[in-house]
Amino acid sequence: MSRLIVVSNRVTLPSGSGDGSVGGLAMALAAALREYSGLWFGWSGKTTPAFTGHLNLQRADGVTVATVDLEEVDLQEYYNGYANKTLWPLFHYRQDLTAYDRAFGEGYARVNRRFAETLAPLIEPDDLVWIHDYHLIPLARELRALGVQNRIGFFLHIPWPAHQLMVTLPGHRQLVESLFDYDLVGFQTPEHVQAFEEYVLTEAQGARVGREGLRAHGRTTRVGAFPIGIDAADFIRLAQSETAQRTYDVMKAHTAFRKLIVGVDRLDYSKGLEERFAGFERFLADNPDLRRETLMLQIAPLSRDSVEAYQEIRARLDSLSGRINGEYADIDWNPIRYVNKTYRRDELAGVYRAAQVGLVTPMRDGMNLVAKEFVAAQDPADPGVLVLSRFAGAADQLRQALIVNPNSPEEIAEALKRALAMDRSERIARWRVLHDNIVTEDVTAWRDAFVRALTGSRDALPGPGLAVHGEQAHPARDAPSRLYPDAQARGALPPMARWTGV
Ligand code: ADQ
Repeated sequence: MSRLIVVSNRVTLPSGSGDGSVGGLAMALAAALREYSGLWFGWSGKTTPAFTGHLNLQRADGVTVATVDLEEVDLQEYYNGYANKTLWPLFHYRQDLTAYDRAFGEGYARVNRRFAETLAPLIEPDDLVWIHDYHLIPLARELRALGVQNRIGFFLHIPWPAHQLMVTLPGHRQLVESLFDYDLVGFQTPEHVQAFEEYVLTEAQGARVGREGLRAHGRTTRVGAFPIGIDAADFIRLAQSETAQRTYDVMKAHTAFRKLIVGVDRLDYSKGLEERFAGFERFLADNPDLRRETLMLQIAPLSRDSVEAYQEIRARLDSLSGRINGEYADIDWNPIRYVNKTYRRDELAGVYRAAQVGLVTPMRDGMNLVAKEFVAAQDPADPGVLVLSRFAGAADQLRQALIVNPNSPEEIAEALKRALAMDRSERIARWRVLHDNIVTEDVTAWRDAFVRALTGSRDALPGPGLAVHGEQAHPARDAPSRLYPDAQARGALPPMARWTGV
């Protein structure tokens, strides 16, 4: 079996301690790496005065983790700059917050080159390489330039924006062209796939969707939707753990048996927290009789706090929650409890389980795992109701949630009212469908679908040598390959992977 190399900006060491402190994605990738005796490569999270390319190698829980330090200027230009001030806001439809700075673009290119130079010597001929997220879009191009011929796949965790937004990015052509150095490009939802295809078919001359994939810039890549899931079995187990039960009891006692509405998000403007508070405020204003029976808990740990947009939204949320509490609170009740702490996963599971409503209202989100965790944590005999933004990728799968437009405080308020009043039989009926979905389309299914598709990604191409009439063969990608997958690895694609070109 091929070895799997996973590359992401940050690497989370699997603790293996079973205390639920490692995220579902990290656990799943760690499990994938164990199965494939693989390697996880990324930034250490540390900076040094000058880039050395020195690799820190560690083995944890059967997984080899290789990290590299970056320079302070890399952190500013690549991570805080191009990744988090340019691509993140643009891909989340916040053109108003998108910064276009030449130095950011240069830093982004430099770090991707440095990653490639550090990683390339570690890659063996049969390895599969799986690169994650918007920080590393040009990494395959850099690896190809160094002669790496392996199958390389890319998965974008955030949305792919609409064509008209994408073209506002200086250098968008070059960025998109670099995606054609991958054998497989995966998105969270069919909508993102469609937006990507529309961009390519409009912007790249002679581009077409063919049997073998999306063809542009003289190359072909497979494109598909691979909706990410959670480790549902593990989260269900965590929700029944002692810690979850204790947290549940504390929540129940502290809410004085009021109905709890819960939101859990990184503090990020894409998560729609201000709009959520506004929706809850509308609910309070419209429903004086229900007011004192409810309580909203918003957990929002700080993230990317050195980026100004994040400092600003933090200040606005402090003031908004203060204002709403000031207006509606009583001596024994505050409508909003707003905390910026990080919790263990088993504690979070207890919080979700204690809530009547999970309020997940991002303005844009690639998927949103909180929605899925909320479903996993519920008591099957008395589940809470998920209220979910139509702009979360998860809305494509979790259709039994109450779907809302987060821009409308009225819709949020209405959905809250409906959720709080919903009778048990309807709650159970809705929850069962949601639950089946998160259990079936879990993180293992996601990982297997992607790895299988990557393994078979050169299968349908018309044989070795490969130059299609009138188009340029890619020397590395199209080389006659000893990497053709074995028959066993070429299993049928699961229904969750929707394809372009096959
Ligand atoms: P994120 O934007 O980080 O991920 P999300 O999918 O919701 O968003 O995942 C957040 C994770 O952080 C969840 O597992 C949640 O439990 C955890 N978390 C949040 N608040 C926490 C707290 N206070 N304490 C502890 N844990 C907390 C990006 C994309 C998403 C996509 C994922 C995975 O933006 O759209 O779903 O990647 O692909």
